Amino acid sequence: MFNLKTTGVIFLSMVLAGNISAFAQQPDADAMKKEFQRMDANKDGFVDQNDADAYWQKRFSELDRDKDGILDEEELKADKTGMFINADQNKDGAVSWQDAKKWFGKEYFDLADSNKDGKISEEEAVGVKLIKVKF
Ligand SMILES: [Ca+2]
Ligand SMILES: [Ca+2]
Ligand SMILES: [Ca+2]
Repeated sequence: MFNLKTTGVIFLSMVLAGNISAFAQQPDADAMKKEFQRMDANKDGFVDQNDADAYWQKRFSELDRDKDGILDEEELKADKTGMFINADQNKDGAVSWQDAKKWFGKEYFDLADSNKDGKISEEEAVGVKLIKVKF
């Protein structure tokens, strides 16, 4: 009984440690603010759909270092905002161009645009509750 319990605890610790090293990207307020400035291309203080579309395509290319069209776990770590991990629809640890397109095209706005005016303020961007970040 004692042994079983100990083994279970050790196993759980290993699982948690593994996931954390692969995926511990808490949405980071400073990183988010910095990226928000980049997203708001026309500097009107809001990210609208046009801003978001232009941004994610550019950012995806930057993050996709081996240029295979997929952001893998290693590449996703570079996105300190955690936004791209949220685009991982089937939770396989990889984000395709299609995943990102879907997420930034709709789900991001559903999540972040709390006053539903169709655009995202810096406050909304920083306060976004990212729901698919893995730990
Ligand atoms: Ca804007
Ligand atoms: Ca890649
Ligand atoms: Ca808004």
